[in-house]
Amino acid sequence: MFELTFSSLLTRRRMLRYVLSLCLLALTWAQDCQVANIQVMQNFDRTRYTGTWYAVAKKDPEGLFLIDNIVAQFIVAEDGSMTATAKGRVIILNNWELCADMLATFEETGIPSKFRMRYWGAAAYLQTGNDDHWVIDTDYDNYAIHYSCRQVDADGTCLDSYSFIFSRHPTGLRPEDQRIVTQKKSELCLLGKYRRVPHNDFCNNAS
Ligand code: RTL
Repeated sequence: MFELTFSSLLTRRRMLRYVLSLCLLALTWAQDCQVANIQVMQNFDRTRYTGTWYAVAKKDPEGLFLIDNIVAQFIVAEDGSMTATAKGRVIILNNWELCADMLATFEETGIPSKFRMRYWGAAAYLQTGNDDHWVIDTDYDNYAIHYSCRQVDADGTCLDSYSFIFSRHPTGLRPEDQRIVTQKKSELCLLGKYRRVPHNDFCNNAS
């Protein structure tokens, strides 16, 4: 009797270990961290994406970046082209704190959710750039996940990336969207690398 229970316990443990290894394998396979394998938003509809998005979390790239109070506004013109404006607190020249007014145009790549974003500041002393702008996932009404890899390493993983979690609500993400966002952060191999983006009216007051 004792022997039977013991051996079935052993079989069960072995089974559990087998299932766990399979799960781990599936996870590693799903997250090979190759930039080329990143899943992006399917059938992206830029018209539904228009309007205001509040950054609630971000993963910074190397170097100077928007700090907080980041709000973006996406616009689609009659000819279908997409542009955006963004504001955010920055510190330039080591200790000059200001609200950066940024502008961007989006060039199509053939994949609806993958753009090249050319951006510049309203003032000439602000940063200019030309980055990937990928929409990883969005439900258009509540959350959006954006990703940009500035430099791909020789092994195909990303060496310098930035990412924004956007919300339609200035108060943050709804609890039901948090699970999706965490899953996507993990697929981007950026879980644990994001910081919250505070909003305290810095860019709403004249500065
Ligand atoms: C995001 C939304 C779409 C419009 C633009 C965006 C990115 C702006 C960046 C600004 C960096 C500014 C700096 C200024 C200091 O000189 C993706 C938010 C334009 C990256 C570092």
